Amino acid sequence: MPTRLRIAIQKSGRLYDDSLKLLKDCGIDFKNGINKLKTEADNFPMEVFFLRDDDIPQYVEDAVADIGIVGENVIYEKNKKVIVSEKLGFGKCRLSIAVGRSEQYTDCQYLEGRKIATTYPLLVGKFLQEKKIRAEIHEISGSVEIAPGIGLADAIADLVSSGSTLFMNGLKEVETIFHSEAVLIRHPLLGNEQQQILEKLLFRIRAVRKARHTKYILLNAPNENLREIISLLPGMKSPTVLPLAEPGWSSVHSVVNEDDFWEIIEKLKLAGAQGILVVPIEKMIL
Ligand code: PRT
Ligand code: ZN
Repeated sequence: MPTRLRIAIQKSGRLYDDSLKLLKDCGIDFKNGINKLKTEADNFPMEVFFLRDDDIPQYVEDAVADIGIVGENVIYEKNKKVIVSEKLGFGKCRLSIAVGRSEQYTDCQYLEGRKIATTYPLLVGKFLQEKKIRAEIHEISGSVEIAPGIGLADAIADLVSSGSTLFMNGLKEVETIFHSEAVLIRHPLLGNEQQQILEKLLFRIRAVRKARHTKYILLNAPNENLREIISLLPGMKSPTVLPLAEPGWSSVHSVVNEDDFWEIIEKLKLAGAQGILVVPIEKMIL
């Protein structure tokens, strides 16, 4: 049987859609029927396991799966022997401490001698130790945000993304313990063939992620301002410049980073650029 790279991804939940989309954008096709536990890719040497996110680090540590996609919060809380290969840019959140909105909170000394409810006892314990605060960690398995309201704890430590859960439960965020996003983890020792397949996968992931942050831009530029316009658009090597049928004008093609996009567009317009078209890029290989 040919060697396959076994990847574990979340079966359902917040990381499921983005994990699937990433693999599909990497050109890896597979059927993922409801309630399926594993499947094989049609066009890439890969087997996909669908698991609860909490179990993924253990499966990778035990080499039942070679690699996995999981939130950093889970890896560091579970403290498993796995290697983080690549950040994936989705599933972003933060582990924060929150207290009742009307509490007077000035600094983390507030927590001294208090009770903190969390599903992340290890990470919270480390935080308290660093800050030299003695507080009681009360581990619960879910619905952490209701703990202060029912008198179970004075504070909570939980994942936050928009902040609306805290708000709806009358809480305010007072400390951020750490920032998390989805990452690709791997077993520390992979066979040669698995290693090669992983390299191929990482190459594709980087190309997909780079493309997501970059746009292809086409515009018409008056030749007298061409130098200035080109300096705004460094491109991958340098922009492509082609003469237009209309004398005195050129067509300029390049790529721009999404983060600088609006600022560059404004400068281009000021430099006389016209007919600016911006299109998404599917893959980007440097
Ligand atoms: O069933 P399974 O065990 O696989 O899933 P799960 O229910 O344990 O996890 P799931 O699907 O909720 O989250 C999977 C991963 O998504 C987490 O481990 C994080 O890495 C990441 N992630 C990103 C989040 C959030 N954002 C998030 N907001 N995980 C949980 N939340 C919860 C949080 O616990 C709180 O209840 O959402 C609520 C807060 O959200 P806001 O937007 O109101 O602030
Ligand atoms: Zn979970």
